Amino acid sequence: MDYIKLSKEISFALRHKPWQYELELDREGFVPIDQFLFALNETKHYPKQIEKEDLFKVIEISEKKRLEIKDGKIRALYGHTIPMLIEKDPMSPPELLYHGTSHNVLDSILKAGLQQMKRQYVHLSMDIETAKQVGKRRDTNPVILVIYAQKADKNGIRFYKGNDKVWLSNPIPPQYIEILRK
Ligand code: HQG
Repeated sequence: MDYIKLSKEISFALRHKPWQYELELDREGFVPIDQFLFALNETKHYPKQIEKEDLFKVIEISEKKRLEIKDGKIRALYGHTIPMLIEKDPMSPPELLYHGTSHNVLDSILKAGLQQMKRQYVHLSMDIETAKQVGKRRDTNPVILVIYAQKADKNGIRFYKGNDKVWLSNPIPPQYIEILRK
C-alpha cells in the first residue's frame, strides 16, 4: 500500500474537496469512518480495499499529526480550505508562536499582517524548528516570524489548537509580528 499517496488523498478529501467524494463534514470537520472508507474505495485509486487499519497506519507513519480519529469518525486537524468554516474552540495561546515563510512575501506580511490566504485560519507553529520546516516548503532559507500571541489574544484575536505543534488563528495584524533575528 502506498501510504504517502493515501495520506495525500485523505488530506485532500478532508481539507479541500469532500464533495468530490460525496462526503459531508460535520461542524468540527468529522466524517464517519465507514462513510469515509466507502468513499475512498469508490475512487478505485488503490489496488486493494482500504480498511480502517490503513487509516491508523497513515497516522502512525506520518511525522506530522494531520488527522484525528475519534468516536468512529475521522477529521483533518488543520489546513482546511472548504467554504464551510470548521468550528474550533478558542484557546489561550502561549506567549509566543512562530511562522515560517518565504522572504518574497515578507513586505506584504509586515504591511497587511498574516492572512489565512486560501485556508480558513492562519497557521502558526509552537516552536522555531517547526516554523523552519513549514517555511522550507517555500524558501530554502525561510524567514521566521515571532508572533506575540498572548498580547494579540488579549486584544481580541482568536487562537485555536490544531495539534501539539500547530496553532491556528484569525488574521494577525502587523503590530504583533516581529522578524526573528538569528
Ligand atoms: C503567506 C502545512 C503575502 C504565508 C504546513 C504562507 C503548515 C502571506 C502562505 C500548514 C500573507 C500561505 C499551513 C500576506 C500570509 N501576504 N503572503 N499578507 N499572509 N502569507 O500553505 O502556514 O504538510 O496556506 O506566510 O506544515 O505555509 O499540509 O500556509 O507562506 O502547518 O500538513 O501565505 O500546511 O502542513 O500558505 O502552511 P499556506 P502555511 P501539511
